[in-house]
Amino acid sequence: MHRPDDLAQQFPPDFQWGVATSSFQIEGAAREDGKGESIWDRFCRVPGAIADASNGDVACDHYHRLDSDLDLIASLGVDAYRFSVSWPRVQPDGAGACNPKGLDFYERLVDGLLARGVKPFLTLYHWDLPQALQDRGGWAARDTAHRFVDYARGVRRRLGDRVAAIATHNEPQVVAVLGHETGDFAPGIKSRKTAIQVAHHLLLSHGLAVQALRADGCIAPLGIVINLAHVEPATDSPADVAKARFDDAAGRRWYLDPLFKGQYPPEVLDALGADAPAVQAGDMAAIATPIDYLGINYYFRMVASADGSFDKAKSGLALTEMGWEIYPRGLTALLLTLHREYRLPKVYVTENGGAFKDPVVDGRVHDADRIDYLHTHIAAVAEAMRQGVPMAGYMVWSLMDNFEWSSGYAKRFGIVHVDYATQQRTLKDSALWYREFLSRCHARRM
Ligand code: IFM
Repeated sequence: MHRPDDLAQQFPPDFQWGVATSSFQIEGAAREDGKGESIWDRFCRVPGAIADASNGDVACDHYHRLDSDLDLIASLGVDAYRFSVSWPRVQPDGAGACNPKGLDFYERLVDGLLARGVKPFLTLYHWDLPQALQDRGGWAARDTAHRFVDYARGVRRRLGDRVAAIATHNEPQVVAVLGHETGDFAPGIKSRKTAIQVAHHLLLSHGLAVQALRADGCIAPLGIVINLAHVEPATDSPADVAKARFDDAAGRRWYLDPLFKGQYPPEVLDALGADAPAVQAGDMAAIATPIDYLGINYYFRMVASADGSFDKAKSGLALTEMGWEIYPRGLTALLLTLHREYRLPKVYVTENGGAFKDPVVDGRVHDADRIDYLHTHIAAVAEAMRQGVPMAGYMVWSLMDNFEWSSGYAKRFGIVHVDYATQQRTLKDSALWYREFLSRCHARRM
């Protein structure tokens, strides 16, 4: 059913195919070579914070298995590998001189990728803030935006000449909402007002960092990665349609309107009232500094019903192990919405994938659900591209099973299975499918 050939033909030869991970989720080596404590190191120690009471101390032990993991990445035939730099590895206290050993690790990673013909896509912040900065107010404090700029400049100085792209942030909405409103993620704060201010400081730090890196002569394309859902009304009723429009404004437009239009959606600002963020003169212009690319992380749709009666368990759509509806059409619809509403730079799907039950049977993992997921979502990207969206690449989340934040290690997103007891990596059927698919894509380059 999932013939890689037909799908491969729909992509131009220069389309970039990749896999993605993040530092805290795979590296381990939590206290080595001068690394400082991160807010996730601390949060994992809070009783009940992580479903299986696990932590990132060892994770996939990637820090100690760098060379073999690089071989693994290259063996898939990908063009690109998206990874993040751990801020506390590079600046243990979040300020001051960089820790050379921390940067050495990422230099080996970047050079190892290049030696294997894989383009490094670097993300500066994928949620592991130095705890020392949290102790000084974290992202709720405006000064953290300036600390981020210093950190970004330090990373650029060492690696900026060799990476294929630099993203400032991964999913600022998750940092703001899950980290500071619901408290489900580090640092575990529960205040909507704080979350709104955090979102502003994250966007501000992005804009200031882009300006500073450019001023420093950065040659790597600069962008940001935003998680977005496609929002639909549950019914055609005016109330549901209005709710969907508002939810879309409070989610997607809260991040993309500042980035591309230099303003927050007025109706959301009105609704926030006293919780609206403190914005200083010049902030919005800084946030709207033009970027070279936009990364979109897409996993599911959101259905809005004014009375809250929509029940995804009854929607008839299959759910992943995270309980997320599988809805590839939403990815096409979302990309078309962005294309209609903004002057988009190059767009990458920087994350897409699913957690499924993945038993190893006789050394194989027959994850047909994941193959289906990837195939249908890649087809959704092809359709958006056909309709004019400037798509430049697609990256699977994730290269390998890893620490899925407050879900611990029970949820497996990898196309490579990790046995955490032995650290053995096993290519799942989805990895074999992706490799075969990429070989068809690459054949078109000849
Ligand atoms: O594992 C996360 C990743 O860190 C950010 N995007 C969503 C993934 C799946 O939940």
